[in-house]
Amino acid sequence: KSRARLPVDWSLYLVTDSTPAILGDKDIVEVVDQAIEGGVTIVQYRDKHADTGVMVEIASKLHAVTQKHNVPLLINDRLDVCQAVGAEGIHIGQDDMGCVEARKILGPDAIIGVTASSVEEAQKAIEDGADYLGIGTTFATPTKTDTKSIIGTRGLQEILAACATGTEKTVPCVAIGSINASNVQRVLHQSAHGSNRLNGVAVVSAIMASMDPQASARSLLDLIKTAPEKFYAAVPPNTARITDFANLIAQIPYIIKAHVSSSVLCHNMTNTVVQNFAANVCLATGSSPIMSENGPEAPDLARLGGALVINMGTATPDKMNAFTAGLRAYNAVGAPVLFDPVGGGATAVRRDAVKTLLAAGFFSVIKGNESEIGAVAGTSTTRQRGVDSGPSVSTAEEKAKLVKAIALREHCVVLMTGKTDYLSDGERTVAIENGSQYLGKITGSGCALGSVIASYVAVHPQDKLLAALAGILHYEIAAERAEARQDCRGPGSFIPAFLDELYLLGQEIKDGRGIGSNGPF
Ligand code: 3NM
Ligand code: MG
Repeated sequence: KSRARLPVDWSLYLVTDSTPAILGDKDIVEVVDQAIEGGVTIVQYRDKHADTGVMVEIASKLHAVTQKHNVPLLINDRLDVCQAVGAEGIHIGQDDMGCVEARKILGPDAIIGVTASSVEEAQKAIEDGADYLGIGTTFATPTKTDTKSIIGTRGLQEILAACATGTEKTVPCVAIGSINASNVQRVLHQSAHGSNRLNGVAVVSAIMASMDPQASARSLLDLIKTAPEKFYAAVPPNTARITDFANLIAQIPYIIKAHVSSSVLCHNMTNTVVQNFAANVCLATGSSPIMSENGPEAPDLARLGGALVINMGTATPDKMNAFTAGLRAYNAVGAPVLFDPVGGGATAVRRDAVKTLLAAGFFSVIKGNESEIGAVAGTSTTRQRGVDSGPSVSTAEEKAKLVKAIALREHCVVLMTGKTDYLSDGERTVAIENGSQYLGKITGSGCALGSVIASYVAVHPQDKLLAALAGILHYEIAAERAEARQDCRGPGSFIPAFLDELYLLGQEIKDGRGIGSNGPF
C-alpha cells in the first residue's frame, strides 16, 4: 500500500511505554489520544515486551487515533507490526535491522528513523537514507537504563553540527533522554549549533507517566514553541561577532557610557553579607538595584528590561525555590540571568544546587572563582563525556580552555575570576589582568562584580562577551585607581575610594573623556 508522505512536524515526538511503572493503569490508546489533543505531533509505538499479537492489536488502535488527528504513527523496531497495521514508518536502534534493509522492505514512502548517539552513527544513518534521527541519550533516564552513552547537550550539538552540509541540516533531528518541562528549553537552546537546531524533542515519561497527558503535552509544546525564539532574538543569528581584540576594546567606552546613563534594573537574589555593598556598587556604576528574593514577584520584575543575579550564597530549599522562580521568570521573557555558584563545590548540598539550577533554565553568564567554575564543570556532565574528565587547571592555558569548554557546553559566557580573569563565550576567550589586591581583602567584591556584569549584559545583550568585558574593565580599572589614591591605606579606606572611582570613571566616560585615543583603555 502506498502512502503519500505528508510534511512531518517533529516538534513534540511521543514515544509510548506500556510498562506499569510508567503507564500505570491508564489505557495507552486513551493516553495517546489525549496527548495528541494536547499537542503531540508524532507518535512512536514502542513496546519491548508484548507478544506480536498484542502489539498488532494495540498498534492498530493507536493508528486509528493518530489517523483521526492526522499525525504519523511509527513503530519501534518491528517492521512486521508496521506492515500489519499500515503505520507510516518505523524507528530503528543501532542493534535493530539496518536502515538499508528496512528501506528495501518498506519502500520509499515509509518514514524510517534511526537512533544515533555519535557523529559516526549519525553520518552512517544519513548515508543509509534515514528520514530523521533520534539523538541521545541526552540525560540519564530511568525509562531506558541500557542506553549506550549519555551525551549531554554538548553531544547533541556535535551531532547537529555533523549533520549539516554547509550551513543546512540535512535530516530532521529530535533529542531523547530525560527531557521534560524543566529542561526542554535548555536542551533546545544549548544543543543549537549556529542555525542548526533540533527539530523537536522526544519524550516518554514526561507524557506517558503524567496524570494528565493532555496538559503535559500542552505545556511541553508551549515551552518548545516559545522560549528559544525569545531567547535567540536577543542574539540575532546574522550579527557578526567582533573577533579582533583591538576592535573589541574600542567598543568598551561606548558600552560603559550606555550603562552609566541607563539606570537599568539590577535584580539581585544574593546573600545577606553582600547586599549593601552590591547595591552601592550598582548605584555607583549606573544601574538601579533591587534586592529581592521573593520568587512570586520575579515575573513582574523580569518585564522591566533589567537583569537577574542568582548568587547561591546559601542554598536552602526556600532560596532554591526563589532562584528557580527567578530563573524561569527571566528566561520566559528572554532577559539575562547571571549565575554566581558561590561555594559551588564545597558541600554536597551546593553541588546539588548547582546541578539543579543549571538544569532549570539558561544563564547568560556564569561567573565564579577557580573552584566554583570547577564545580560547574563537574556538574551536569558527571556521567557525560566532556570537560569533566578533570585535568588540573593550574596553568593559564588550562584555565582558558576550561572556561571555553563550559561556555560551549552551556551556551553562555563564562568568567573565571582570579588574579587574572578568564572570560569566554566559546568563540572568543580573553584574559584580563586588571584589578587590585584589595578586591581580595574585602567581602562581596566578587558578588558585586556579578551584579555589574549582569546589568551590563542587560544594556548590551547583542554581544554578551563584550558587555561582560566592559563591566569587568569598569570594575577593575576603578579598583586600580582606588588603590593608587593617597587616601587608600588598606581594605577599609579602599571601599569608599573604590565606590568613588566606580562612579568617577563612569562620569568621565559619559562626558566623553574615555572615548578616543587618550581614554583609560
Ligand atoms: N531511547 P524518557 S532514551 C526510548 O537514548 C528511549 O535512544 C533512548 O525516556 C535513547 O523521556 C529513551 O522517559 C527513553 O526519559 C526516554
Ligand atoms: Mg530499538
